[in-house]
Amino acid sequence: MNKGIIIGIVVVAIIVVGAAAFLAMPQGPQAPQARTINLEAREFSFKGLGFDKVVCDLGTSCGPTITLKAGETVRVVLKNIGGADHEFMVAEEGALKEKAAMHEPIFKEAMSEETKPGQTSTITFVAEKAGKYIYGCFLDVATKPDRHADRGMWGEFMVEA
Ligand SMILES: [Cu+2]
Repeated sequence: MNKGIIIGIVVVAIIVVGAAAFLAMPQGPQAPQARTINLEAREFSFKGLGFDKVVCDLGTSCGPTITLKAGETVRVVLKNIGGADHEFMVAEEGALKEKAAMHEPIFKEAMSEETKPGQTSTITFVAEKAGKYIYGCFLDVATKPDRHADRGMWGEFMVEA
């Protein structure tokens, strides 16, 4: 055998053994798991995390408080069990008062699509910054000029440092 072929075989053998060793290695730290929050939307409340009230006092929230750690990845699965379109969006605390300044989520991707009755939307985002926020449905389907949040369809969204 000439030298070239031997060197070629040795190189291939090293690559194969190296690849096998690499595949056999325990994988590094797993990507952080997203925390899943299941919510059901209806007129005009969010059900989930043990909260199940259909009607709440005027001016109070009608959804569970969601508490997270800053930097945590969260997956929200929103099922529309109502009869109108609904959404889930995380917004600034003042969003309820400032009716004009709407449809901008406070975190990237922290807004679902408009979800039709019977449908489910899933969004995944990172609660980037500690603070006190709210989530809610800011659609006004059938409630114009009120938004669904104005009828109670919101909750506190607390991001701890
Ligand atoms: Cu709604």
